[in-house]
Amino acid sequence: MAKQTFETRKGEGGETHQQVSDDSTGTADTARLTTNQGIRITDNQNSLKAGARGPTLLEDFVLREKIFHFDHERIPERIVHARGSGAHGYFELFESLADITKADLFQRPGEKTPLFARFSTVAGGAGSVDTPRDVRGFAVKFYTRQGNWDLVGNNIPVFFIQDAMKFPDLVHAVKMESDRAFPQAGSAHDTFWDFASLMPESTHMLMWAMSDRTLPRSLRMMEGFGVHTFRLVNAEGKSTFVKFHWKPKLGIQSTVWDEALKLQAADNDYHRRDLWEAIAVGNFPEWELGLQLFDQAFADAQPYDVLDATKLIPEEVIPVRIVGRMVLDRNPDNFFAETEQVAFCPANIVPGVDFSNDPLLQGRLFSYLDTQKSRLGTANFHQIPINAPKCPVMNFQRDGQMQMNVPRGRANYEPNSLADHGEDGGPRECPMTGFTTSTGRPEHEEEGDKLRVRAELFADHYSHARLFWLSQQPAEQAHIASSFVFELSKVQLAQVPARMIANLRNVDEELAKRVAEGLAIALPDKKPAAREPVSMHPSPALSIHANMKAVLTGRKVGVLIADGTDAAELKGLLAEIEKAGGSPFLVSPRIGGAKLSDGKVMKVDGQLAGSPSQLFDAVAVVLSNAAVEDLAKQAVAIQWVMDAFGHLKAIGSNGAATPLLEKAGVVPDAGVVGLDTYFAKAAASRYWDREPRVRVLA
Ligand code: HDE
Repeated sequence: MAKQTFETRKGEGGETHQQVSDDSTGTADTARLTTNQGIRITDNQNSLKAGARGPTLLEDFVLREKIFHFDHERIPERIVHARGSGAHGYFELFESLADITKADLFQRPGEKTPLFARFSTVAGGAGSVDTPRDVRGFAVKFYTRQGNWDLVGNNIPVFFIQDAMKFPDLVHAVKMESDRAFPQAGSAHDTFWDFASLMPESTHMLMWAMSDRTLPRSLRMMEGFGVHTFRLVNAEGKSTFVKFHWKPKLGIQSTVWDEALKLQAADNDYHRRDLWEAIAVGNFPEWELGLQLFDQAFADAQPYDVLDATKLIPEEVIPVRIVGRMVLDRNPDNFFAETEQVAFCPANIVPGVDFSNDPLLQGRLFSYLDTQKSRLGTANFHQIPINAPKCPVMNFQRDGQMQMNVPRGRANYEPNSLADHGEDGGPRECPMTGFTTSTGRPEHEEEGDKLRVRAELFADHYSHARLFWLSQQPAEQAHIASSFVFELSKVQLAQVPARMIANLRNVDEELAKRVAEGLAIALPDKKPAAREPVSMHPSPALSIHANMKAVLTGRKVGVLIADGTDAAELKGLLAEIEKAGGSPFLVSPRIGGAKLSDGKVMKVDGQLAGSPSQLFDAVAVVLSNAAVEDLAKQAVAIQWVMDAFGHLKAIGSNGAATPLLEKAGVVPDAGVVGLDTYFAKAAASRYWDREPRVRVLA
C-alpha cells in the first residue's frame, strides 16, 4: 500500500489539498488516474461485475461517474457562428491614440495586450464544413487592464439587415429549413432567398455574400470589420466616430467556387487545420488594426446614414489609419474549454470606447449576454478562464450556479459601514476612472418621440450595392453574377428568382440581365426603389483582386512525385519554394514515399488519393517517364492536375510530366511553367485570364 501524505497549498483560487505519493513505482502523482472526487482508480478497462460473466453492479461509482460526465459533455452550440476556430495572441499598439480615446490599450506605443480571437462560419452547425459560401465571424476578446473589450465583427463590413428586430427572421431563413433539416451550412435554398428577395435592405450584403469574400482561402487571409459605427472617447469626453478594420498581413485571398465545393470533400476542417498548423510551425497569422475616424459633420454630409449597418464608408473617402497589429501566436490548449466556451459580447467595452445608436448594434447589446446564459448555463460564465478578465473583478454579485469564487466576509451590499467596525467593506464605485457613457451629442439630440420607425436615409437600399458592384474587376463581377445564378438555381419557389432579379435591376441592369440569362428566365420588371440610389465613386479597396498580394508566404504548394522522380530536380524545386516563403507538401501514389532517381526513398506528406490539389495554392508535377505512363491512366492523377488548372493555379512541371498534363487538358498560359526559378514566383498568383477557357460564367 502506498504511503500517502497531505499537503496544504495556497493557490490563486484559495486553499487546495494536493496528494503526494510515495509508492514503489515512483510514478508522478499527476499521472495517476482518479475519479472527480480524487479517488485513485485501479482499473480503467473493466466495469465492476458480479463474477466474470455476471451483471454489472450499480455500485460501480467509477463507471457511473465516467459515463455520467460523458453524457453531459456537449453544451448547446451557438445558434449562429457554431462552427469556429480560435487562437491566443496579442495586440501591439503602434502609436498613442490618447488624443482620440482614453482606452488604456491605446495609450502606450509598443505595449501588448493579450487577446483571444475566434473565427467562424455563420449558418452551419458545430460539425459542419469549413468552406461553405458563408460570411465569416471575426471576433476578438482583448484582455485589457481596464477589463475585457470584445470586438465582435465579420469578414464583411456590412450586414444583411438594419434593425435587430429582423435578426431571428434572417437566421431562421438561412439555416436549414425547419421541417426537413437541410441544407446544412448553405444559403442556396428556398427560405433564404424568399426572405432575402423580400428585404431590399439586404441587397448590398448579398453582393458581398455572392462575391469571393465568402470563400476565403484561409482565415489568415481575410479582412475583419467591426461593421457598426462605434465611438472613441478621449479624457475630455470628446467623442469621435470610428469604424474598425482588420487588414491581413498576407493580403486577401479567396478560392473559386468549384474549389470551395471540392474542399468540402477534401478536408472538412480545411480552415481549422490551416490556422492550427500555421501557428504550430511559427508562421503566426497577423492583422493590422485600422480605424476610420470621423465626426458628426462628416456623418451629416453623407448621402447615407452612418448608423445603418448596411452601408460602408469607402476607404478612399476616409482612409484607414493603421494603429496596431494583432498576432496570433498560440493554439488553444483545449478546444472546448477555450474556443467553445469563449463568450463574446459586443456590450463588453472599456472606458474610451462607446456605442453608437446603430439599431442593429443596440439589439446585439442585449442578445449576447442572454445567449451566454443559455449556452454556458450560468450567470457565472465570466469566471471560466477564457472569459475571465485579467484585471481585478470586484463587486457584490453573489452566488448562482457554478460559483467558483469564495467571497469572504459579509459585505455583499453597498452602501455599508462594515469597514468602520474593522470588517472588509468591499469595493466602491469610482466616478473618476469608472466607465462613463458618452453623452452622444449631437447624435442623441435627435431623439424624439418613441416610434417604431427607421431613419429616412435607411431607405436607400441600392447605392452601396452598386458601389460594390462597380468596384469589382471583371473576373470578380463574373463570379458574383454566377453565384447569384448558382444559388437561385437551387430555389424551387417559382416567384423568388424573378423577385430577386427585379431588385438587382436597381443595382445594375447588366448584372440583372446576366443573372436572368444564366437562369434562362425573362428579365422581370424593375422593383420600384424606396429611395432613388445616388451615384458614388468606385472604391478599389473593395476588390479582392486589386488587393491580393502575389507572395508565396504562408501558402502551400502541392508537389506530385512518384518512383523515379529526379532527386536533384526535386531538391532544387523544394529549395525554391521554401526560399519564397511557401510550404511544399509532397504527394505520391503511396504514403510510404517514392524511390527517387538516386535510389533513396523520399518521405511524403500525403497520399495522392487523399490529397487532392484543391488543398494547395499551386502545384508542381515532377515525374519520371516510367511513372507518368502509369499515372496518366489514373483518374485521381488526371483530376489532380485538371482541378489545379480549373482552379486557376500555377502548374509547374518537368518535361516527363507532359503526358499527364495533356491528359488533364492543360493548355499553356502564363501560369503553366517549368520548374526553374520562375516557378516560385508564378505559384504566388492565380490566373484569372484562364477562367473563360475552363468554365462558362454568367
Ligand atoms: Fe451576432 N450573434 N448577432 N452578429 N455574432 C452571435 O452570440 C446577434 C451580428 C457575430 O465567435 C450569438 O455567442 C444579433 C452582426 C460573431 O463566439 C448571438 C444580431 C455581426 C459571432 C448573436 C447579430 C455579428 C456572433 C450566437 C443582430 C458582425 C460569433 C452565439 C442584432 C458585426 C462570436 C453567441 C463567437 C454570435 C446575436 C448580428 C457577428 C445569438 C441579435 C451585425 C462573429 O448572441
